[in-house]
Amino acid sequence: MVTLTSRRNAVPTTMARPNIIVIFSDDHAYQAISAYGSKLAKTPNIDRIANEGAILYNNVVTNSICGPSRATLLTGKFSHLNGYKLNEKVFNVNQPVFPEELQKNGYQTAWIGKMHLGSLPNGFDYLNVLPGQGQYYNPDFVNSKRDTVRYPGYVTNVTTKLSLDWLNQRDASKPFFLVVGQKATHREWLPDLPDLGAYDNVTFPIPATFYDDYNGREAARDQDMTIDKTMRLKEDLKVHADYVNSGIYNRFSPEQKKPFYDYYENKISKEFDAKKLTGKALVEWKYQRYLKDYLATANSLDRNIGELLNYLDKNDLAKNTVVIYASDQGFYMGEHGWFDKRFIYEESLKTPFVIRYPGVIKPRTQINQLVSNIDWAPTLLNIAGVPVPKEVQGVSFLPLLKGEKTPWRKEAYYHYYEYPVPHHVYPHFGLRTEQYTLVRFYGPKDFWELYDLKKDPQQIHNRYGQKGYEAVTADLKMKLRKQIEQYKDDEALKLLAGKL
Ligand code: SGN
Ligand code: CA
Repeated sequence: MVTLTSRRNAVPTTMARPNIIVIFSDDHAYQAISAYGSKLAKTPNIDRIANEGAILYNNVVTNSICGPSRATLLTGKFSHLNGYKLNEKVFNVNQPVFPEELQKNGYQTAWIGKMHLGSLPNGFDYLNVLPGQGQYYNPDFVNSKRDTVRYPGYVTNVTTKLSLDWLNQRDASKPFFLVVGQKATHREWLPDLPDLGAYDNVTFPIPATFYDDYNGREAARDQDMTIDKTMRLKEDLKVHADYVNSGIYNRFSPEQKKPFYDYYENKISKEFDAKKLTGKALVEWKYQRYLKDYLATANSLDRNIGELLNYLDKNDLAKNTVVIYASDQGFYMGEHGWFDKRFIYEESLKTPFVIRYPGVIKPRTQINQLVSNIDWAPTLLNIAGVPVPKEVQGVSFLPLLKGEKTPWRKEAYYHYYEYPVPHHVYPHFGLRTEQYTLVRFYGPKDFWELYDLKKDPQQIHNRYGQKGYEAVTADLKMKLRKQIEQYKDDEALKLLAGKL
């Protein structure tokens, strides 16, 4: 068990109040990052952060969707305590958020780009955020005065440009905390114009679980997030996209629309028509196109991270600035036949997280411990030398980053709520330990699942109720109950009454 109090006031020794930049993307899978061993894409700038600092291999989230992850980032609390359990709700701004603590301690703070909380939280001197999910082309931004301004260009470039503008005009006598919120790589995966066709010469390997039969896994069988049935040819893969009526394409300038149309309508859609695909050939074509669009969208994301790193180099800020790259959650790149996220299963539970902290984190540090996104806020406060408020549920992992021997959590708690739309994923809560995942699904149906990650890393064998797993199951249930109590998830406790 990790004791919270021991870390609360620890201040890093080598650097007082460094600047902090969090580049926070949307739905960017670790399977699509070369630093994580991906063969799918090259992400040299994310890799650079990892190589010059640390990479976290087991950074889990508490609730694998956008708004809830962002609410947890701001509060260091689980969804049931910060109140933001479902997407597209309004984040309650009458609750403490950690950037307020930074402000009190002399930091200037800003969030620019995608935020997706339905309200403008406290704690920021400057806000300029996308309304809701935002738009890829010529995006609107809402500023602190709630004025909406449309910026010409591609959202990833615009967000970076606005971030650099803010850095240029900041008060250089104070340390800063900046969140660069990138919309990429969210659905419907619109690449920037120079990246159209960037992966057309690549044929991606079909994931081993692509044709999963979901045997013994009812929630997995009953979801609505397959490439086969859920992914749309027109809206997602731009096959004969509606350039006339769609709000997406109506925003394009003629100069933007032409290359886009030439590529998707005159090339891709024509190729698609000529092939007359059905069955497996069709679903595999969709998979290939999905990855091509997704990774082309990520090209701009990585390039823009490079821009920011270059800016820090050129302006003598690199040494004194902590840079984090993370996504709000993981994502399926065809594993189990899926896109999207939500499940406690590995690809959506774990999110990429790399951090560079010159002089404090040794280059090429690898962290395998279970870190949770409730730990992000206390870690950032710890880096800034600011005490962590008592009500924060996470723990600073700065000691891990520094390579210090420290007691650390052996299990992480998870609770997902959003049902039935979109994607029809049953609500569930559960526990991820170093070797196992235990899940309780509820809502339409109540049942358990158990995965032995050592024997079955792809999680296709539900071991719950199987011979030989009785002792492990009993132990995990006991631990789950403890976590639920520790984190004060009363709803889960009620759901479990009499079931343990
Ligand atoms: C939209 C998407 C969904 C996605 C949610 C949440 N549909 O509703 O596929 O799961 O956002 O994403 S779309 O047709 O509008 O693209 S999240 O990143 O905000 O959690
Ligand atoms: Ca997201």
